[in-house]
Amino acid sequence: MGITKKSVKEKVILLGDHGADDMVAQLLLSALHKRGEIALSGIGVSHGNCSVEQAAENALMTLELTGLHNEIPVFVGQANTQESDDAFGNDGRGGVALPAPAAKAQDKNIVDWLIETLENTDEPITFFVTGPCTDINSVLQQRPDLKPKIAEQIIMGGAISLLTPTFTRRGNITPNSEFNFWADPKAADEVLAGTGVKTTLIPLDLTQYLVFTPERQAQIRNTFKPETAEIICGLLNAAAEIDSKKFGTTGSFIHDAMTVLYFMLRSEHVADEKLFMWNRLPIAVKITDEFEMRGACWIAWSEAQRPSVTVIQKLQGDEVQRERATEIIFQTMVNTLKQALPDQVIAPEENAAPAPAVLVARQP
Ligand SMILES: [Ca+2]
Repeated sequence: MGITKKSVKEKVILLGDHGADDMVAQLLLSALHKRGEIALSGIGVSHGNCSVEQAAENALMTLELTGLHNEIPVFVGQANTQESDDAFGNDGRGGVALPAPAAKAQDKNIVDWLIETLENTDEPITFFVTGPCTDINSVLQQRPDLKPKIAEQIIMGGAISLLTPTFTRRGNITPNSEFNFWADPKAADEVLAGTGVKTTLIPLDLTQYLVFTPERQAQIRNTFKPETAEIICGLLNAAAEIDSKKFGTTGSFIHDAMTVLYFMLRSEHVADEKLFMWNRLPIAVKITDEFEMRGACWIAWSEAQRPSVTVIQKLQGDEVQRERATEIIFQTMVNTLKQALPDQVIAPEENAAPAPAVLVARQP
């Protein structure tokens, strides 16, 4: 895998809205941090899936679960949303029970922290943005001179493609709009309109390939001790009811974790093809709400209007290859979760069922 070859730890910041699937993304980054492949320098939580206070609590709980609560600070973002999503309930995590965290969120203003961190870093920082773009946009607007200090921003947001025979809608909050972009469409639009930062967009088009099916739940229950399996299954399946109602799935989509899985697997191949298909597209976001279009993406078609960003729209290949790719992605997630929570893995002798088939991706 590409990142294992690097000798210098990549500095990373997670900016989520810390509902259930942000917590899974955090678990995956925690594993990479423990493996010494990245340095997770901090976590910022914005409005979105729940209140910022609740989101901070969820981030702190997740840190405590991984034993990193004395190592990684959590900062509370701006609470300027009009509404919160109800996909994961009031607590943002679908009622999943976790121990109360001992650590507290930092008092420092999130934008001041981000600016100071960028000012003081020698290594450019990679941002994972799994909530509304509010806080990263404030930094980019206030201090555009710091853009060279950002290695990449990998943003989960937006829904690009038109309706497909599989799904009769493209958005998850309105028929047209993905939640993160809908929650702060102006910030999303301004981030995508900015120049000079390597930007990778992970829209619903990609994340909706990965569904937490009953078979995958069974694998988690077979891999982790019961209490931890309950937490992981609860977080991964927190939106099952709503996704099933809106999209007819048998389980939740796994949205935010895909940013980290993409980062880990982007140089991997299935058969002769890379796992992910990307396009360079100039994307704009609708700010006003006529025809339920707030937060909807449209393609500006001209780089004169705005710069192109890398949009990861699909898994490569035909249906069989995409199925294999999805399995590689899911197995990578399971293995990485095991590294995030090593003492919660069932020892091999306790594990009654046979190990899942390992799919080996062709090296580039
Ligand atoms: Ca999120």
